[in-house]
Amino acid sequence: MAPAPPAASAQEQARLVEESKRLAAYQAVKDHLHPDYTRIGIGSGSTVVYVVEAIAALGAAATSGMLFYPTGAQSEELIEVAGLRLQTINKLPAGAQLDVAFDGADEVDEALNLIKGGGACLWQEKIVATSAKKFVCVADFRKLSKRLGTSWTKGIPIEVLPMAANRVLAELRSMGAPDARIRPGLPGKAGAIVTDNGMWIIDAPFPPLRLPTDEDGQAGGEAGIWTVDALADRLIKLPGVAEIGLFHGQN
Ligand code: ABF
Repeated sequence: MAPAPPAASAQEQARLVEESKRLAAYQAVKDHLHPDYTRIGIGSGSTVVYVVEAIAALGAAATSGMLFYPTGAQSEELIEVAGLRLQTINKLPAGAQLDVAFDGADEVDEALNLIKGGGACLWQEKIVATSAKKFVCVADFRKLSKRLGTSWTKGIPIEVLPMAANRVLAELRSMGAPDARIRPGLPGKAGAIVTDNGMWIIDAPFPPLRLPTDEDGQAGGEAGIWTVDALADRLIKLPGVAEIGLFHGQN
């Protein structure tokens, strides 16, 4: 057996990750942005920065007929700085859809279910994703896991009404996430993080989520073992929950 290659230095590792994000983004734009498209959703996070870079690199002539729909303040700024035309979901005509939406993820499982919301933009991200005919998740090699909750161990992000946060926390703890907690503000900012929608985020670490096809996939919550679908259905119904960072059934 060949000896294991020396571990990459932290700097080299960081460079590889950036390069992977960039390659994934350029490939996604090449494969999924048809020249005839007119309505494009743009997500949040550091990978999407490269998506916007790849779109802008197509040139003004190629993109002048396209409107870009953001998922929050970061995304809005990205679109504007790149010189692309900004539009809001509220302006979508009744019955119309985006042609495509590009966004990143925190973790992706074998069935293409996602954990999103590490950047606290999950609510608008879900609105934009579900407004699109095609959702393209742009993710590098670190994001793929057999089961959600394996590599992204910070917990499932859940956007909550601040006045109901403690009530939701108690529910989550009884459902198998004893370490669920309100996400603190950014460094230097006291209190909870406040989303673009004036809400708070709770991060709820559940044990890795099963798929219905797993042998134990019907467990549905006993001993804190949930399938993606069962947990998502339960979480979204908790009073005080605005949106959840589980994106499922959209592949
Ligand atoms: C958005 O940005 C979020 O849903 C997810 O939390 C995050 C991924 O960020 P990055 O591309 O920086 O890993 O897509």
